[in-house]
Amino acid sequence: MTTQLKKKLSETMPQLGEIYAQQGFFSPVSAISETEAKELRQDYEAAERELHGDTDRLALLKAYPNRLLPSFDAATRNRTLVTAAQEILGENILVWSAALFIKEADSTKIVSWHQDLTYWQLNDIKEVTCWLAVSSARKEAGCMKFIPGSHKDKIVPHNDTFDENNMLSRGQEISVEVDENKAVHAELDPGQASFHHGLLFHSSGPNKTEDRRIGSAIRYISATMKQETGDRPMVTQVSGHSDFGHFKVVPPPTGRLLEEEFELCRLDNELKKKLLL
Ligand SMILES: O=C(O)CCC(=O)C(=O)O
Repeated sequence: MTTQLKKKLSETMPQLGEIYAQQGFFSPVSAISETEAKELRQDYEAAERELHGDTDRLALLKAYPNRLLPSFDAATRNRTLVTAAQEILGENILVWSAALFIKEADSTKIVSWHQDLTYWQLNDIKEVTCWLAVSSARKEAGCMKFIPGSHKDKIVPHNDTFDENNMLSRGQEISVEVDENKAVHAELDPGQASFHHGLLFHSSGPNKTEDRRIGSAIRYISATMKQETGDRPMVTQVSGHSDFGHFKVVPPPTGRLLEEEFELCRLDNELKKKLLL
C-alpha cells in the first residue's frame, strides 16, 4: 500500500480497526461517487433487460454480478474497499461472494436477525461483509441495522421460519431475544458501503420507497480460510497472494454475460447450495 493511500484512508476512516473491533461494524465508507454507483446500476439493469424471461440466468446474475459484469468485479477491487478490508483481515484477501440484495420498490420483503457465519461452513471467522449501496439505502428503504457489540456473542441458535417475506433462503432467524432498541441503522447513499463482522446480529426492514434498494454484499475472506468440507468454491483474489490452495481462484471476467462464466457460476451455485447449512 502506498503511503499516500494509507494517509487518505486514515483521513476518511480514522480508527476503522478500533471501531470495528468494538462495534462489529464500520459505516459509512465512501467508495465510489454517486455517478459511478449510477453507472453500476445501469449496467446491472441493462443486463436484467437483456436476460428478460430467463429466470435461471437472472438468478445467476443476482448471485454472481462480479463474474457476469466486469463493472462489479472492478467494484470488489475498489482501492478504498480493499484497503478497509485489509485493515480487518490482513493482506491476503479473496472475494467469496458479491451477491446482490435487491428490495423492489414498495416491497414488504425483510431480512430477519441473523449472523452470517452460521451457514457457510467456513472454518474460521476471518470474513467481513462489505455492503456496497448501488442505490440509496436509507431507513425507509430498508437499510441494514446492526446490534453494536453483538459479534462478541459467538454463534447463537437460529431457526428456520420459511417466511416467504424473508429474503434469506430458509427465513433463518436468531432464536434468542434481540433488543431492537439497541439497533443502529446503517443508512447509505449510493456509492457508500458498510462493513460488518460475520458474527454481528443484523437485519433489515421493508422498502417503503418508490425506488429499488440495491446492494452488493461483498464477502471478503482471508485466503487462509477454508471450507469445513474441503470443497473449493470459486473465488477471486483482490489483495496479496492466495497460495494456500483452499479455493478455486479465477481471474477477472474478460467480458459481459459470457456463456462460459454462466457455466462456472452454475457449477459454483450447486456447490454453494450444498455448503449452505
Ligand atoms: O441486504 C440486506 O438487507 C441484508 C444483507 C445481509 O444480511 C448481509 O449482507 O449479510
